[in-house]
Amino acid sequence: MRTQVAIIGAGPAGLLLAQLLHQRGIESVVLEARTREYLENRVRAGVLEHQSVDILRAAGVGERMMRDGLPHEGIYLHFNGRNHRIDFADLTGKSVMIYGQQEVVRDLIAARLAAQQPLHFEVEDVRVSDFDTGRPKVRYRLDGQEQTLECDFIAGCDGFHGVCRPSIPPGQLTVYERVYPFAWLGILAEAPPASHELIYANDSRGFALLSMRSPTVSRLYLQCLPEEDLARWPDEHIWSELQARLGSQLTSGPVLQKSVTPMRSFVTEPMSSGRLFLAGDAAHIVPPTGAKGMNLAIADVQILGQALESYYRWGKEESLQAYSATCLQRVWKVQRFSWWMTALLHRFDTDNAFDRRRQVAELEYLVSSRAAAQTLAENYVGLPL
Ligand code: RFL
Ligand code: PHB
Repeated sequence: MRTQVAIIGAGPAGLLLAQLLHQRGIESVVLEARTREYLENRVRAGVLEHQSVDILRAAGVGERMMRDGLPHEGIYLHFNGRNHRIDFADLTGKSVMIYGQQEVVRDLIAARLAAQQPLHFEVEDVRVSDFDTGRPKVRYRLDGQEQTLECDFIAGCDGFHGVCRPSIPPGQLTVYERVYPFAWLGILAEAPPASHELIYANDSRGFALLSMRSPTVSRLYLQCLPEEDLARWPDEHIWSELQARLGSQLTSGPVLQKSVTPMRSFVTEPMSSGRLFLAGDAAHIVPPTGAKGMNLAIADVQILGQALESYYRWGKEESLQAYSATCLQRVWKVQRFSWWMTALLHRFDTDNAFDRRRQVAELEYLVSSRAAAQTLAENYVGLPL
């Protein structure tokens, strides 16, 4: 079997790349380890930057997002018992869109299947090789049958725990990493959100976030220990803790999903090796405080899609050669923002009373200076590609 681009992983990165390539007449095969049901129900990110919205619309998968997504023109920062609004529309002229990652994935899977293009679920034992030659190969098992796919390029869109990054020979990659001493306990609940806009809370008990998926479904998070045992958190305890930290009268409701997410910052350099290109979480991870993970994945594949188009249409390799450097410029700015939002809003056990006062002073500055609020706003709505 042969294709032009073998795409490993059907998360937002892999599926969107497949769609961008299909629009440009470039063939690809998408190989995914999980089932379609699993991907379509995996609750993760919820915030799309304005240009992620534009990219998804231009890719022809924006219809449901424009109908069911919730445009947001600001967020609240909650500290010292009060909510302070950061007005994105006023500060940047832009807004973000609340639309669940699993909905983005659903729309992209539907588009792929409607186009009758190859997308294989439950693929086992994927191995990538020969990407240092002109003839890269992907071996895998599908329905018990061993398969070999030859291709021009491999797109490693297989997330943080995928096989593509570890297949690059040791010594070629440099890893930059920070692991945080806390995690997020997240719930999805059948309950109307207590605020029309997101609330990011810095509380002496720890960070909390109120988000949503629809006018009837809330998504809420609270800072917890990395090794937190969910058994210690019955639903009533989660609601009362959220209420205390967010300082809002929450309407509780049935908890549909509950999970603990560890927090890390991680960057691999370069994001490519020969004819293998890493995109999305396969190349970098951000802590979720800045709502950037899915947006970075979308930006990477937009750049990769354009570079592959320039190769196939005009035989130009420059953009592919520049892929890693082009992405990393943006990745590092987004890493900085995600780290800064995390440091601003969480409780660090190593902090002393001075650090706590400094954190509150920074929050006070942010909500009292237009220049400071603007730096938050322009990063949150998204830096230009
Ligand atoms: P994904 O979504 O992890 O997809 C990778 C896919 O590859 C498959 N795979 C393999 N397939 C074949 N063979 C193998 N050997 C394979 N190994 C893995 C996996 O099954 C999977 O389907 O990576 P991608 O596409 O790079 O997308 C990245 C995003 O998923 C991630 O960055 C975001 O979810 C992060 N994130 C957020 N990002 C935002 O932009 N805004 C947010 O508001 C936001 N909130 C969040 C988040 C992530 C969270 N968690 C749970 C990590 C909130 C949370 C709680
Ligand atoms: C979410 O809605 O899941 C969400 C929103 C904002 C974040 C992280 C996650 O910073």
